[in-house]
Amino acid sequence: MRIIIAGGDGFCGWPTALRLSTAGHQVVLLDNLIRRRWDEELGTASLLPIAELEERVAAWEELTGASLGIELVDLTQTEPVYDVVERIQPDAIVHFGEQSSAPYSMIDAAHAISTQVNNVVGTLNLLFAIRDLVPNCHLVKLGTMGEYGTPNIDIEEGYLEVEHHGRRDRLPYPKQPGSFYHLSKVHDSHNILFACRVWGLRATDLNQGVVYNVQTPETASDPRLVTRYDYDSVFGTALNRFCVQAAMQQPITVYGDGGQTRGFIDLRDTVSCVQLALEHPAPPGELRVFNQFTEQWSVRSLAERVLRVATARGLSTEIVHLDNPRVEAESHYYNAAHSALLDLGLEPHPLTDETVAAMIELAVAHRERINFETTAPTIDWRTGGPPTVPASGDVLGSTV
Ligand code: NAD
Ligand code: USQ
Repeated sequence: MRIIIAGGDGFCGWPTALRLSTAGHQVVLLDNLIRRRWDEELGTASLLPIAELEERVAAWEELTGASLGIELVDLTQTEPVYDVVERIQPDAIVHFGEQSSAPYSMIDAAHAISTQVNNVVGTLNLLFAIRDLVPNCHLVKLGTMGEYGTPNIDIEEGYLEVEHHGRRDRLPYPKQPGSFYHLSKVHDSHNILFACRVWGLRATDLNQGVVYNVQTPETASDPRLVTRYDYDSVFGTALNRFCVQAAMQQPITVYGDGGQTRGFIDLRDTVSCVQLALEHPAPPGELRVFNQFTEQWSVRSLAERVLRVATARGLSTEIVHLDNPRVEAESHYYNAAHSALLDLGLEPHPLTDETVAAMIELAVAHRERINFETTAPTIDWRTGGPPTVPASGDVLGSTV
């Protein structure tokens, strides 16, 4: 297949592109590199040094002989999106290209607005370009498990069978997202569902849980091919952050009680899930929804696991319970279906102590790069912050 990977320079997009290239697909990376500019804005950086996009691609071509296309395109700009879709004529587009941080979207009005404009407008441009230029193209869109929130009933894969006043229907599962970022994903889901219903497009919404681990066989094969390892309080996610904190012999920061339960997935499985979705496309007119995670964990249980593995390796750390900067349930029912990708053949990598130890070791090996000023949470769901002034208006917008 000819596949465009939107967000191909990012944490998940880059390893996915390498896997699809290995599988023999023709891959084009589309990105406007804005994630690298958000690092400049926040004073943050990936713990593993990531090569420039051109250098990454050249390294891959040198090592494998397979070529990867690069398109420096801002998804919020309609004409360039149409232009690239027209030229590439993709069989599928994998859409990772969004602002992915919940805390970033809660800083202030400007960041909430830029997150929703970036994400919702980018997805709309892809939907219209597909309708007008490649109507049979399969859109594989990264959504999030956080679209559902934490309802007191089982979470299904996108839809719920409802009986109401004696009548039955299969309706989109109710959404109770927990940040303006997560809300942007809900808005995307509604727009994609509408486009499939009205224009007969084919799409798969991958409602992904929190991704952990930073290595796939492809990214581990050469230092120039590594993907991001974020540990700061804005873009770093729970388990990866905990491993870096333990490696630095800093406290592991559980927000509140730590009873918050979420779906988690190993990066190696993220890549496999996307490949499975692509190779088994949705039928025309359908928005298929898969819950893309493999195991449920409470934040506290993950912190305890990291503490145990780190202590066994002679590292001195502890768990601290910080006042929760977010507004979220800390004790709640959580049981989410996730069988669709298993039915397609996913062979999951369950979380092991070896994976935790490998992430800790990787962090220890790069300890000189840690910036301790970026690790404590500074953005509160009620009041926003930190008082970051963008270096230029260009940071919040998303032009190349
Ligand atoms: P990331 O920030 O590392 O990657 C996103 C990429 O998209 C970046 O390279 C960025 O430059 C690019 N991008 C953003 N806006 C763009 C635009 N307007 N035009 C072109 N490129 C643009 O994020 P990630 O962790 O790789 O996440 C990828 C996707 O998966 C996101 O949609 C995210 O919401 C979703 N997701 C991530 C996780 C996780 O734990 N990392 C979990 C669930 C869902
Ligand atoms: N948490 C802590 N301590 C920390 C960091 C986080 O206790 O140091 C807690 C949070 O309060 C939250 C949980 O861990 O309850 C998950 O937080 P997170 O920062 O790991 O993940 P989240 O903000 O939900 O976002 C991440 C990705 C996002 C993706 C989402 C999947 O950044 O792109 O959509 O995971 S999900 O959570 O399923 O919605």
